[in-house]
Amino acid sequence: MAESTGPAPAGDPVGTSPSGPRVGLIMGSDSDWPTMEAAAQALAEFEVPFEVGVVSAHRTPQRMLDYAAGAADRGISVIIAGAGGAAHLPGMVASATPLPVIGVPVPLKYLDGMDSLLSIVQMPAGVPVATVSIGGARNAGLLAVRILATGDRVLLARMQAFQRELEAMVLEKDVALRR
Ligand code: RP5
Repeated sequence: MAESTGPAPAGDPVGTSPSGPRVGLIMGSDSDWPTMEAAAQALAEFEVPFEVGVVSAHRTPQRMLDYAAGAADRGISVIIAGAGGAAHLPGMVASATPLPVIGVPVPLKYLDGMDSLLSIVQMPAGVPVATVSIGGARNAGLLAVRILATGDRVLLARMQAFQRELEAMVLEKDVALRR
């Protein structure tokens, strides 16, 4: 498990972590990275330390169970799990950890990601996964920041500043449109 760097090109680290990762960013295959990179980017923007790794529900089931069972003890507070197709990773991880799990449906070549979405979203009662939109990895990162911000005033202030920036951006575009 790479701490705070993804399968991104060497020399392009994101989210440097002096104090240990707070978010676990996992995906079923390295082929998911082009989608999942947006979550890493969001975490890096908020200076949230995170780790990145490939954990496959189908190809490495024991690794998945070990990861899920050990994450809380290692100081992880939120897990973001992305997968495509028969996307069982987020739900299975949620079944083996007490931590909040955010699921990202990764769109593949066929079915436009609907298969991934439906595989992740329809969880049985008792085992929640907070599912974002198809390909919505950036929102997964932002949701993880919000969850952490409930117990971190610095992060809360950063999120509030981010929201003000969003608002200002929309208002600027509105003014430009009316000119
Ligand atoms: C899923 O199978 C992965 O999350 C990925 O989206 C998909 C295809 O994996 P690869 O065949 O590209 O490794 O488990």
